[in-house]
Amino acid sequence: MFSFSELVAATDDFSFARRLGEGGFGPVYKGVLPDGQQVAVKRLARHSGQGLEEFMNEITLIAELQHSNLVRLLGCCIQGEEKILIYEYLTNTSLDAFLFDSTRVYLLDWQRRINIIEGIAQGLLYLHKYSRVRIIHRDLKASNILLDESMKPKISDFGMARIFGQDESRANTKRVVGTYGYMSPEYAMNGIFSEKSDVYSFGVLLLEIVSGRKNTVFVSSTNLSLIELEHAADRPTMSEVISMLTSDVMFLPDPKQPAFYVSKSESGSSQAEIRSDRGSSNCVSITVMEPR
Ligand code: ACK
Repeated sequence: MFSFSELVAATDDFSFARRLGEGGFGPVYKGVLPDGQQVAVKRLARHSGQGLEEFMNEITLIAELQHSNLVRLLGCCIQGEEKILIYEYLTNTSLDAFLFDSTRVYLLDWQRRINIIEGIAQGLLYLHKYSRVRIIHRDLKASNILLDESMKPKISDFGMARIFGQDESRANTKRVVGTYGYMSPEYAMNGIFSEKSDVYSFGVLLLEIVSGRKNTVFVSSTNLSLIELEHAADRPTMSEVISMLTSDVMFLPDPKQPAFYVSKSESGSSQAEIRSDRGSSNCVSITVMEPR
């Protein structure tokens, strides 16, 4: 536990100059402890939406986790209304800041990109399979991947993470949280989440790392958004992903018909094609009203 005054001293009274950026639940500051150690200090905004429950969730979850591809939590501070998390400081900040920056993107050569993809996959496999409790992260995205001085990736931000029992394969929630574009269709539309929702987000991240483009503008010339072509059952597990990434020879199954897509005609009506059994397909016309 840190006291509030220790953190005031470490961050120059949470000065603007020390601000690293804005996270999902509040600003993050760079701090320096009396022994010289650099830390990242996440001060939760009072109206952040991350209540005491999510805060305690994040603390208890990460405090137990130990993997070199996960950001390390050093401590926390709860004082009055203040809720603050203290992490190891990662010099190169987030993947987002490299991937989508026209100058810094040149520092990401192919080998670095492969190392980053593999590191994220290993961190996620640990969460899904090898940590003491099974964890679904639920908010995997480029801004939640931090990079250390050697560009090694570390997954951060466990505020939305959920623990799964060993015999639980999926859960349903009425409160869909996460980031659009990275959320699997079955989660965004029906609130169903599982390990496969993380695999979906990992897939989006992988496309972003390889292409250097944000998926929110990821619409191909054929009018198909790549992220609409996925189906939970067709997604691999993280063990399979690691094996695909690390073997030189790999049997890849033939691609299947897309599971679901929505294409838009110029008149504004959408053709939704839903293939339930890969053989037959049903076409439905939906007219979407759009503002001028
Ligand atoms: O992309 P960034 O520069 O890297 O901006 C975000 C911002 O704070 C809000 O999340 C940065 N950040 C978060 N945690 C850390 C950390 N442990 N070390 C360094 N930077 C961090 C992140």
